[in-house]
Amino acid sequence: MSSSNVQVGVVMGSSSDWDTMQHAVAIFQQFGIAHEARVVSAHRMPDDMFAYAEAAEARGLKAIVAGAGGAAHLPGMLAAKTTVPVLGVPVPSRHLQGVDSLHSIVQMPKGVPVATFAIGAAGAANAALFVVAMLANEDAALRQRLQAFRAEQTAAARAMTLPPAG
Ligand code: RP5
Repeated sequence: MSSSNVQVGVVMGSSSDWDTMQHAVAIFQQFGIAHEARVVSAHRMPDDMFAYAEAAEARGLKAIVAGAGGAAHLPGMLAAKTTVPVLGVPVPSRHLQGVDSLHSIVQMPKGVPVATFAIGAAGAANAALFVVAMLANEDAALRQRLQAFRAEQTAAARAMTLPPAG
C-alpha cells in the first residue's frame, strides 16, 4: 500500500529547468496522471535527492522523470538509489546546448539504467508519454486515451499543407 496518491514524480535540478520540464507535466495533466513536480538538485541539495529516491517506492511512485542540465547527475544518482524506473531528460544548457546534459545522462554504467530521451521539450514530453504507455499496460481506459492521442496526431499530420514554392 502506498502512502500517497502520486503516481509519477517530475523532478529537476533547478527552477531554470522548468521551461523544458513543464512539457512533461503538461502531458501528465492532459492524461489525468497524478503527479508532483519539484526541484531536487543533485549538487545543491544532495541529501534531499537521496531521501527522494529512497522514499519513492514506499510512496507508490511508478516512475520518476528527472531533468537536468550541464553536469546532469540527477537522473543517474536517483537511479542509483531506487529501483523505481528513472527517465532522464537532458535540459538544454547555455554554452553546449544540452549535448553535455545528454552525455551526462545517457552514459550510465551497466547495471544502473536511466531511460534517456531527447534534449529539450520533445524529450520531456516523450518521457511523459513513455510513462503513460507504461501505466497503460495495467489500465485499459488509459490505453484508449493514448490511442486517441496518437490518432489525433495522425489526423493533424495528414491535414498538413505546404505553401507554394518560391
Ligand atoms: C543543473 O544546473 C540544473 O539542472 C540546471 O539545468 C543547471 C543550471 O542551474 P541554475 O544555475 O540555472 O540554477 O544542476
